[in-house]
Formats: sequence, C-alpha cells, structure tokens
Amino acid sequence: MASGVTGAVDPIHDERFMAAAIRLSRRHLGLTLTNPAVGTLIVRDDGAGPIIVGRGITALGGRPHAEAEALAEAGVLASGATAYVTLESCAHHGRTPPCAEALVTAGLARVVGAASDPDPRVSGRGYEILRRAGIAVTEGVLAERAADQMAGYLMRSIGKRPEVTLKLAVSSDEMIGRQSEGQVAISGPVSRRQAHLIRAESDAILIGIGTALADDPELTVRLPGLEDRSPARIVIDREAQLPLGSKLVLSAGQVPTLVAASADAPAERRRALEAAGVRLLATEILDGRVALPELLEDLAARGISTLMLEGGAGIARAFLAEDLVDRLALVSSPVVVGGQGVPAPVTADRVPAGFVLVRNAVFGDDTYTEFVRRR
Ligand code: AOF
Ligand code: ZN
Repeated sequence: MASGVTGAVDPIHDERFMAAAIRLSRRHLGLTLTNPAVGTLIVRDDGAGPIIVGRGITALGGRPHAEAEALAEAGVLASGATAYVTLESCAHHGRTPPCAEALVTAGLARVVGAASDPDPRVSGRGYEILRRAGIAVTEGVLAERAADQMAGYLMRSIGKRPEVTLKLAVSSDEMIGRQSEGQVAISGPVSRRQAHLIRAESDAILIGIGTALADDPELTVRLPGLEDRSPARIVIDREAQLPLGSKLVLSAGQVPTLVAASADAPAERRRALEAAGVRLLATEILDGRVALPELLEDLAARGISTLMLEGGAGIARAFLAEDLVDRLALVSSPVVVGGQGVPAPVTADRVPAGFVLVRNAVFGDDTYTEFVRRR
C-alpha cells in the first residue's frame, strides 16, 4: 500500500530502517549500565518518500530511553509517523514514564519492533498498550540481529550472568603464544584496533593472574577518541598476587580494577591491593579454583552484562570446559609461533559444537571470524 499523505511508511522499507536503528544503537554499547542500548528511528512519508524525523538511543547511563530521545527530536512530526524500535517499548513506570504510552500520546500510526524484552514488566505489555490505542504493530523485524547486539542485556536478564566473549589471536600453526614468554605479536595492527573496539563495547575484561604476571597488560582502550571507554579489568587471582607495581594496579584510580581472590588469600596482600584502589571480589573456591559460575553471577549482580576474556589459555579452557563461553571472537594470523608454542584451545576451523558463524572479515593480513553459541 502506498503511504500517500498520511505520514505512515510503506512496510517494504521496514528492514532497511530497522537495520539503521540497530546500527545507531551500537554507539552506546557498554555505556547504558544495566539497560540495553536501544535504537529508535521515527520516519514519515508525506508522499515524496520516507524521511527520518527523529533519532534516539538509550541515553548514557540508561535513561532517558531511546523512544523519548527520538520523540523529542521529531516533535509534532511524530504524529502519523512510523517508529522503528530495536526492543519492544517499555510498559512500566520506572524513573521515566512508559515509552509505549509516549508513542501513543505522540500519535504514531505504526510501530515496528525487533527484539522482544524478557523484562516481566514489559514482555508483551508494551505492544499491547500500542495495539489497544489503535496503533498498527509489526513485531520481530530483524529480531535476531537486534538480539545479537543486545546479547549482554538478554543474557543478564534471562541467565543472570554476563554474556561471555572469548577473544583469541591464533597463529597459522594454531598457537596463541609461547611458553614463559610475555606477549607474542600474533595479530596485526588492524585486528588489534578491532580488539580495542570490542573492549570499548564491553562492560569488563577478565584475565588470569598468569597472564597478568607474564604480560603486565593495561587492558585499556587506546583508540583515538575512545580513550575514556575502558571497561573494568578483572583478574582471577586466588592468592591475591597481583603486584602493586603492575600497570593494572597503578591505573586502578582511573579504570576500575577488580581481583577475584580467595577469602584465604594472605590478609596483608588483600589489604595492600585495597589500599591501592583495587576492589576485591569475595569468591568461592571449588577444588582449589575460583568457582566461575558463582563469579559470573556476582558480576551480573554488580551490573556487568558483557565480559570479554583476554587471556590466557588456562582461563579460556576453564570457561570453555564449563560451557560458559557465549561468543568466540577469533583472529587467525599468518604468523608462525614455532617452538614452545601454547596451543589454541579453539581455532576458526575447530569450534566447539553448538557455535555458529555470525560474522567474518579481513583485517589486514588476518582473518576475523565470530561465532555465537546457539542455546
Ligand atoms: C525502552 N527503551 O531505550 C530501553 C528500555 O529502569 P528503567 O525504568 O530504565 O527500565 C529498565 C528497563 O527498560 C529494562 O529492563 C528494559 O526492559 C527497558 N529498556 N526500554 O522502551 C529503551 N533501554
Ligand atoms: Zn522505555
């Protein structure tokens, strides 16, 4: 149906505008605390083709919601228009009034939604408010793509733990490093910048104490313009051995540093780390190791929705063995590690059962492949 002069957009454009709304929302990934980064576009067609009249992303810190931002920009032009929302609009009175009601008040003719919201205050009710008010609703347009981008929010809501991404750079001889050597350059400069982008979009990065001691990494985002997007750094460090002179401890005042240590770790070590600004996470120890499911539950309770694993092989194997990896971000490089190599726990040709390819790209001399676990 041609939309004529009513303002409503022809449904043939739905996927295109939803894709644009999803791309828009990516800007605030990692910046909306426990809220998902939602995107909203308000589009109208007065006979000359569709025009975007309002854009919104869930604001920094999680509020206002995306719809409120987009409606503020559209003003009176929202009346009779179509809204594209990457998540079902909310139905609850939180710190802001329900977005579904705001869309009704603004006089939208049609609302197109992507992912559904598992939040029991919203689930199904947002669409119901819209339909009762006579707004035409189309659900589930590019739902998988939208859900993939807000996988952290969905995992934290449903699974009560963060979404875990294992990032690995794998050499052509299927190694991820060299025994008792610090960082070995496996990925090239383009891949390294892309890895920093994943960091910027994550809530936290986790490594083991072995990697912390061997590499003394900083784990910050060092992309021009995104230096303030460094996520929290977490070290699994049962005995609280992280050196006070390490880059992680020295920068704890600027970027949060957390250490998951046993309650039995030497008290003076724990105190010294705390005095240096490190936060200690009380962890359960099972068979001599930090209990990972409980640690993840604790991180989710602290508001962490996305967790990136950056090293080393032991941590990767432990999370894989407990089926706690949701996403694999693999860089395959032409570099040869040779003798004393640390074998890769997974490679692009050898992913555990249940993982499916969602993305691939060429990053300079490297190949990037991303897989997600279908549960
Ligand atoms: C929307 N648009 O942009 C977002 C939504 O604590 P509150 O009041 O901000 O509510 C949090 C819930 O709101 C969150 O669990 C999710 O259901 C929804 N997020 N909803 O309509 C948005 N970010
Ligand atoms: Zn809302």
